[in-house]
Order: sequence, then C-alpha cells, then structure tokens
Amino acid sequence: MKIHFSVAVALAAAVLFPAAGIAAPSAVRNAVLFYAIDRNGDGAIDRSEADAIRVVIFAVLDVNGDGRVTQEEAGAVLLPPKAGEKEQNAQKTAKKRQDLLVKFDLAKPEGVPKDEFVDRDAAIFVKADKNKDGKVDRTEFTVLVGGFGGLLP
Ligand SMILES: [Ca+2]
Ligand SMILES: [Ca+2]
Repeated sequence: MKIHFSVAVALAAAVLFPAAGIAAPSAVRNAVLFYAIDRNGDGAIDRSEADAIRVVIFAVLDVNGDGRVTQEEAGAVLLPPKAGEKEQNAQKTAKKRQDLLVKFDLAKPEGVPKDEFVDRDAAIFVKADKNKDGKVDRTEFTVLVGGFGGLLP
C-alpha cells in the first residue's frame, strides 16, 4: 500500500530501458510488472497485492488528494493537454480524453471515491484467476494486465 510499488516499476523500467521512447516489449514489460506487483515474492499475485496496484493508481489520479477522483483530475493525468496545441488538435485530444474516461469508468460528474475504485479490482481479479486458486500466476497475469485497460505502463 506504499508508494514503493510505482517507484519499483519506474526504476525497473529506467534500468531496462534507459532510452526514453523505446517501448518495452510486452513480454519483458509484463515480467517486470509481475516482479514489482508480487510483493512477497511467492510467484503469484494475491488479492491484497492486486488491490495495492489500484491504490497506487488512485493516488496518482487523485491529484488534490481529497479521496475522490474527478473527471478533471483523471483526464489531466491520462491525457495531459499540450502547451501550444492548435485548436483543432486540442478538440481531438479532448475527445480522446473523454473516450478514455468512459473506458475506465471515470466519466462521472460526482467523481469516483477511493473505495469504489479499488473495489473494481475484484471483478478483474476473479476473471484473471482462471483456475480459481485465489492467486494470479504468471500465465494468468496477462489477463490482469489487460483488465487494467492501459492504466499500467
Ligand atoms: Ca505474491
Ligand atoms: Ca480528487
């Protein structure tokens, strides 16, 4: 539940891919993510470890730290406005931003509270845990990553 997780991912990514702009091959990316998320190192991701990811993501999205992610906060993080962007492009970007908010179910006028955001993990986790042993192993992990719908690097 600490911030180490994102630091671990960022460090691992920085070490492996020092040249910014080179996208990690998905197999390597997934291996690094798995390593970072499997906090107790038992080779599987349990619910508390999976929930921890969403807590970290929530903390990033909740810019003003009031325990609620608004559309404005999430939109600004997911697709930040570019300085000096032409009006036409800015409109396209705004449309894309709105699509992302809908995709991640964050397009809510009242915002999304932390409990609700973290709880969504339950459905994704159950879907990923194909053999129903309460853990997500390496072969099931790609489903978990897919379930985060691009919120992970
Ligand atoms: Ca584990
Ligand atoms: Ca907030």
